[in-house]
Amino acid sequence: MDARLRSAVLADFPVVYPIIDSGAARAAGSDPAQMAHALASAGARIVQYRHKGEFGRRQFDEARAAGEVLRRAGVAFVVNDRADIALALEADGVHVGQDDLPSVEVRRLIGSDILLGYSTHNAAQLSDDACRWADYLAIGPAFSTSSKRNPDPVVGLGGIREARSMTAKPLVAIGGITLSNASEVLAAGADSVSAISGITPRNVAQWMRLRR
Ligand code: TZP
Ligand code: MG
Repeated sequence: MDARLRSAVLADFPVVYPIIDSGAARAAGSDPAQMAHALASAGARIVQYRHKGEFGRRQFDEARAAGEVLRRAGVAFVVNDRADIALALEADGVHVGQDDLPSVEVRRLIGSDILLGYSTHNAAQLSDDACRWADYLAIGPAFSTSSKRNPDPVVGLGGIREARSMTAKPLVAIGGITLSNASEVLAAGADSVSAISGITPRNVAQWMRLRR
């Protein structure tokens, strides 16, 4: 973990926030370290590793391998869901949602030098006290998505505009975002667009040309 990376990310939040999902990477015939390499080479400044399901030694090892690629490239490495794994891997950040450890407990575990992202899905969650512990907030699903099991209702561009009006923290939109709709998501007030399926090693260079 490098506290300077947290500061650099927060001073100028990356416009594009790719997520490497272990299952999606495998389905694409790739693996997280290979994806991390492609994303870092294209200029990504922050990347999240996400694994749903049992988190055993295999997942730990693949997360570590991806993290090492990112660290060497100076890319902020964020672990989804798991503060314990983030700490064990000396990651730069952890991203939790409504069903994970409470954000206050995560902040207590990780201290003040590690990035904390927190997912929200509606105005009530955005106005909850749990947001105060986060460095950045995510809002979504922006559009319909098949990458998440039991997704919350789609918030649409209206939901992103509303979220923008409710927080001054960096705002990351997620869910169903593609190269075709990313610009309108940014125009609606998101600081950053995040995606699992929409960002691929083949198209990441185009994503990196997006501007707020
Ligand atoms: N949170 C809200 S939607 C989503 C998450 C993690 C999945 C986003 O996946 P995709 O493939 O970019 O729609
Ligand atoms: Mg989660």
